[in-house]
Amino acid sequence: MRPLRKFALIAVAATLSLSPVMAQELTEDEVRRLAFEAADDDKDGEIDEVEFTVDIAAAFSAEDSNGDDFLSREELREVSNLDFDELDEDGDGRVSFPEVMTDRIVDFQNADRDGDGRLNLEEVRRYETSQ
Ligand SMILES: [Ca+2]
Ligand SMILES: [Ca+2]
Ligand SMILES: [Ca+2]
Ligand SMILES: [Ca+2]
Repeated sequence: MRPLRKFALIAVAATLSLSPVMAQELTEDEVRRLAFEAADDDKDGEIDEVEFTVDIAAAFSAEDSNGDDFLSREELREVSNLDFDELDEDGDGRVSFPEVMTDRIVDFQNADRDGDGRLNLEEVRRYETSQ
């Protein structure tokens, strides 16, 4: 099964009720669009930093299966292709939400090509397909 990249630029599926089977039948582009729409809370066609943070927070708590507010190596591995050691900045063997956001916000800023502090779908697509 193709793993869902829940910690892709926009968190996929954490806020969607996609079953794995459904998700498998969708193209990457369709999954990206659904994730984008789910993250775009005010439906203005762009994701601002607040919406982005809310989206990542939802993904984070969904993946924190034991609810201790940290992601263990195992919890992260199940959902993401991000490098655990890279995320764990203070090296305490667990990844906190601020550590995730520090990493994600860099992606957000890199993806924001026109620098207006918001991401539209095209910016997300360009960024993710260039990875
Ligand atoms: Ca929005
Ligand atoms: Ca945990
Ligand atoms: Ca840490
Ligand atoms: Ca932008």
